[in-house]
Amino acid sequence: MGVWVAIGISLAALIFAMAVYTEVATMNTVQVPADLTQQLNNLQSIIGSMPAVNQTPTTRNVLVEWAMDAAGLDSFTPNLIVVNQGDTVALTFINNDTGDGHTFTLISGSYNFQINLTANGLQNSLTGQNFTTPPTNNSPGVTITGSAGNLTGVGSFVATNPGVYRFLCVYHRFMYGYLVVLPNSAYSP
Ligand SMILES: [Cu+2]
Repeated sequence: MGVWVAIGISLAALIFAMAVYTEVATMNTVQVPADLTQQLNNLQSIIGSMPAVNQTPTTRNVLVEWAMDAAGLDSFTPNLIVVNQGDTVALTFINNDTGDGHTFTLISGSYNFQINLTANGLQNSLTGQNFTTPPTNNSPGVTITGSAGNLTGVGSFVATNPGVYRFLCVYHRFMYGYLVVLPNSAYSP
């Protein structure tokens, strides 16, 4: 009897650990295909050899929306954000999808920022299950309003490091875009 209780507890602990691991892995693992990595490296190289801009850092209000692209795939519109180093990116991310939850996830280089627009009634494409609770893994300061089919997330981060960084949706890894941060000689950390 005691053995089975021990096995049961161990199994429960294992399943819990796997669930936690899956969640953590989902949030932190950003897989970039090899061809895109090459493109990214090329862009990094080009930007690294450009003269730095010299503009006092400011706040850039950026609106990014979920959209269906021409091929019917989930996408970001726009999928390119260009700011100067030191700028504050004040991001509004809108998810009007009535089917799926979507994130704006920038976990790349020194950046660690996420707006997670899920809600009751939307589906988690990774699991096929519907979300039943509000998201708990948004970056500090992010606010979310609305409900399924009409969600808006607002948050900001400072573009401290120059370069090219990929942002994506953790539920749809093919849904991505790039943040380009131009080196800025007027910026001092
Ligand atoms: Cu998505």
